[in-house]
Amino acid sequence: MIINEVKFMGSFPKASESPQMEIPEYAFIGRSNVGKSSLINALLGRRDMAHVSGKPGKTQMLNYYHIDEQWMVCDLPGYGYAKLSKKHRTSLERMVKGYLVRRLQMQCAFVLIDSNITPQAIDLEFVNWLGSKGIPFVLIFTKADKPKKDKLEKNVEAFQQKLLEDWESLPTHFVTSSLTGAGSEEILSFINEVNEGFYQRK
Ligand SMILES: Nc1nc2c(ncn2[C@@H]2O[C@H](COP(=O)(O)OP(=O)(O)OP(=O)(O)O)[C@@H](O)[C@H]2O)c(=O)[nH]1
Ligand SMILES: [Mg+2]
Repeated sequence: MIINEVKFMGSFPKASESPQMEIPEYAFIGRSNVGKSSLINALLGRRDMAHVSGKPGKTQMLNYYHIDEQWMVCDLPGYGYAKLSKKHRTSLERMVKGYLVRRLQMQCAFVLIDSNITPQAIDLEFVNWLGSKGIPFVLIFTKADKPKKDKLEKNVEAFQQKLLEDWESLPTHFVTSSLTGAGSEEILSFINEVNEGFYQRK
């Protein structure tokens, strides 16, 4: 898929106050610092459209990007950033979960998982919550330029094994690096297919 125009639509505190357009939308979610904003920039081919930071907790609102007047991306705040106060963390969690439950045009949540580490309870809990709510999602293992190949494969497999403790089938997954661009093309063609389905049904 070729991307010509990306428009930043703004930052909003709630799904109910966000721009309402009947176009397919994709959400990027995952632990703070997992690489959501970086991956959005890599996919959209824009170096600094979404704000990237070495410090976790950079994205604190729902940020919307409108692509070629056809589809939307929402960059969500990360979950599980330990340095925020409990109150602040709870309010971000409410924002994220409220968005995921209410945003009907959201076609698929991309749940980002750090490919460098073994399965984390907080990620498994989040994925299980999505499943329990029937929210469509796929997994994206990020920062694949960092681990050695066998470690990467081991971490991906371990995460899937954990999911199989609760679920009968595994969600689609992608392996990406925002540094090398690995996985971007696959994700864009996935989005393209879902977009085509959406517009055919209309
Ligand atoms: N090596 C490597 N580093 C990455 C990659 N993606 C992101 N990073 C780094 O990870 C850090 C966090 O990236 P962000 O894109 O800001 O992460 P985020 O998930 O949006 O973080 P929050 O908005 O705080 O939740 C930055 O220092 C990035 O440069 C990647 O694919 N490879
Ligand atoms: Mg971010």
